[in-house]
Amino acid sequence: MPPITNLTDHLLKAHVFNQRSRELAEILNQIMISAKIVSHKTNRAGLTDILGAAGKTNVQDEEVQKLDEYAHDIFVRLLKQSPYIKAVGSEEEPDLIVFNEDYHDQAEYIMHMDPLDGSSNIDVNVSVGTIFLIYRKQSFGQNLEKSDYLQPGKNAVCAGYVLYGSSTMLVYSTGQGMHGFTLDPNIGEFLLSHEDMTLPEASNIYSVNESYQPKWDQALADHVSQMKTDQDISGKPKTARYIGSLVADFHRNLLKGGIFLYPADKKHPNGKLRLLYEGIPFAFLIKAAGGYASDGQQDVLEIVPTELHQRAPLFIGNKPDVKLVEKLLKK
Ligand code: AHM
Ligand code: MG
Repeated sequence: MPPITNLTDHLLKAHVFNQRSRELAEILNQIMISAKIVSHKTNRAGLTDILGAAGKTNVQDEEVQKLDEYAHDIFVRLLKQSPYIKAVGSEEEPDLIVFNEDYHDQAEYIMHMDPLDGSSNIDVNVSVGTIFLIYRKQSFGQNLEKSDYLQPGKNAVCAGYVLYGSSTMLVYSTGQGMHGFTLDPNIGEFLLSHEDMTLPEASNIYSVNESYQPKWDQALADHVSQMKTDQDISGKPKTARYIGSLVADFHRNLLKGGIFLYPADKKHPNGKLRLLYEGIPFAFLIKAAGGYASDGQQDVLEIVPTELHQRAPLFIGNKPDVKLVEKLLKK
């Protein structure tokens, strides 16, 4: 029988000898609690019509929040309780949220998150997710510099996601190794279900919203057409899979192998996805799993963000596939 390991056990065993990683384990613990609360809430999403939709009041006459705002509030609240977190950047909030309570004086970590990515999918009962990225402060002293929260992905100390799907999973990496935990709703624990996750070598899937193809660069359009033939890098046609919910699309491709593309197009020169809340966390994770992420010009982990909500094209998955697209688009 395999051992039963919960996330807390795993964190303690992996990080017990080092004070820094112990801090990180404490932060991950706050993320885990938030994820359980958000998971419970998203599972009840179909009941909002009955109990009251956003902007309305429910049967108890309480204001009902939209789920993405709710997830944001829960994560910020739990992270604020950690003495190690100095600031949080969220897709739901225009500015950085800085914690100034006395007990945050020594805090050194900044977390960026998309509290509920793909939230437009909630109405149709499709999987959604939380994405997170953690940096350690580089500057000295208590003040936070722009260069502390706008660091390139290669400086990150941890990234992960929570997938609220047919089961709820939390996947994280601190750079070496990547581990997945599945929430057992009966006992309320995240149990280690996917240890040392790595991307399979076979790359059989391509994931892209092809309705934008008329607006793409011609070279990219031709390349995606080629993926459907024996001329594909794998020697056989790929199959298409696109949910339109990044956490779910990433998770599937991670387990099955393939490439996810969210390119720039004539109308959107930087694509749609946000660098700090979506691109960099997944670039960090795919590297830990043996893959690669590019914005079409360079390794996503090398990009130095200049704004919190900056967007960038994203090509991510098996390294040979992504390198090929990069070579094609590189100016
Ligand atoms: P959101 O952060 O507003 O939820 O948007 C991000 C989502 C991703 O989950 C997904 O990959 C993408 O939007 C899909 O976009 P599109 O509908 O243009 O294909
Ligand atoms: Mg998002």
